[in-house]
Amino acid sequence: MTAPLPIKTVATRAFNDQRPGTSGLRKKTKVFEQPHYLANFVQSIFSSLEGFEGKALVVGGDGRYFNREAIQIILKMAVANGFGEIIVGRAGILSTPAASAVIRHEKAFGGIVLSASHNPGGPDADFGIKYNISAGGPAPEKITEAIFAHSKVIESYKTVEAPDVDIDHLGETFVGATKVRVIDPVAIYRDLMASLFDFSAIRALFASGFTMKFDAMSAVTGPYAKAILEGDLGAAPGTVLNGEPLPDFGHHHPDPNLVHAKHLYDLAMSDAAPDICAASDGDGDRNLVIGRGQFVTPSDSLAIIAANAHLAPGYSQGIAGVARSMPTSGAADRVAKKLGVGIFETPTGWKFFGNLLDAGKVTICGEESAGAGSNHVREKDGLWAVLMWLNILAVRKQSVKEIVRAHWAEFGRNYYSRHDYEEIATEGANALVAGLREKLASLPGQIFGSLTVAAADDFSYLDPIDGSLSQQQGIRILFADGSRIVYRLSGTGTSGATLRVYIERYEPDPARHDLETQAALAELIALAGSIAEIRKHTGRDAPTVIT
Ligand code: VG1
Ligand code: CO
Repeated sequence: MTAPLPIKTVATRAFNDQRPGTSGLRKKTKVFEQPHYLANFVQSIFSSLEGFEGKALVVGGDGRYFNREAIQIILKMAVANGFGEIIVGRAGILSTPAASAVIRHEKAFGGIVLSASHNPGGPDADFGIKYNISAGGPAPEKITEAIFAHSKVIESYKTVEAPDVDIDHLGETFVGATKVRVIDPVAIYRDLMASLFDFSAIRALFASGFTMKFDAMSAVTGPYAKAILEGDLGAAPGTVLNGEPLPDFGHHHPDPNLVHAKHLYDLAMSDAAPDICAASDGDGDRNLVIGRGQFVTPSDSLAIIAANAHLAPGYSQGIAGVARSMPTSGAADRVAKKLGVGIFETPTGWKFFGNLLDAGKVTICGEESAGAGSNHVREKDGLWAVLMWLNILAVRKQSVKEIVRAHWAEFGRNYYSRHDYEEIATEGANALVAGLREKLASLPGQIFGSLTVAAADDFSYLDPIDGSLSQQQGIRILFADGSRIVYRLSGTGTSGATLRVYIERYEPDPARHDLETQAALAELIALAGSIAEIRKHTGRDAPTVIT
């Protein structure tokens, strides 16, 4: 230990736009690069917390442009604010699920995760930051609102004068009296995965000739996927594509959806298809799973994982319950019902699952936006979902397609799609939502073609554990036959507004499980447009992204 460094108080002025969204604060990189912008937010985090003096803080990010600079700023501020130890992933890299695992494993006070997730990276793209609590999950709204309140009145922040810390070599150094420990970003996570899944069964699967392509999208998951899939599990070299994390993700959009990972979809549908194709996003918390000739919607993936989790050693005792975000399809509900376990419907964003997981009410959680996870960490976890699928395939000795088809035959199929209208004018988006709110009371009972509205509301969630209420979490139109249209505005975008329209229809009859999704939903899609007057309010004839 070296002597404490003098604390330097830097005068600043408040910014008025630092309210965290669905998952932390996300802005254009140039906004974060403004003098004091990042420091203000970091000080607002520390000023909202109590009792961390002498305790450990985990810091890491997805490696995007500005990650390294941001980490140096945060390290010095954490020292000045009185943390006893700072644990950093080598080169400043930790995937979001790995950061959560490290916070829990090291019993840290909390962590700062630098990521704008599936948003592109680079000097002209996006950057982001969020705070995770000691359980390992994103801070609940009570804390994010306190951070925002501080950010509006901040006048100064604390830092120390010190040379940049070497974050590229494993080991310990001191900055003043604070220990900085640089750790292998992969090791703790890899051990955790080995404790949950039957690695020898998956190894045998690969040894038997099973083939896979995993696209890390030049983002953070590459080193994790290479170590686990090609290293521990014996998948062929070259299984992991785009495995080197790049600060601009190779100029790509690191969102593993049917638009930005279309090449993977095309591969999976081709004659050269491997047994499974998978991908994850910028920070490694999302997943995409496509079997040979069989796309798996994230909502179906959640349901299938819930129904089969007991096949993996870490879940062999069965699951306590399932939670899904409100827009996620009801497929998981049917599984929970059959298993006789609880099912919870929460607002969009992983922060709402934390209390349910901590209380032991649920084991598996998921979102329609390609997110699934369990009580092993408090974030969604892309590679975990892929390993869960591999474990299920290894035990059931069936193809992805056979498993999906058998699931639909048993539970029925929830046809599901999300239509995004990206970067629309904020005024139009707000007018659309206001227009829908006005219609809510008059919608029930109305008949549109073959559809009758059973109920319509603006979703609100009363957290059963801490009693907190979150309102206006998405407009729902529920039909008598169980179909649904949901509208909400994105809370992760960085320019204009993004309207998300979620469309779902349940089909129990296996003879009708082979329809093309958009065709199966055509009547609802048209109705979603007319009820909300999408064209009028957005000026768009069609969505930007269909998943
Ligand atoms: C989106 C998704 C949401 C997810 C969030 C963070 O939020 O819809 O399900 O939790 O991104 O994911 P929004 O507000 O834009 O709809 V990640 O992988 O960006 O951390
Ligand atoms: Co992400």
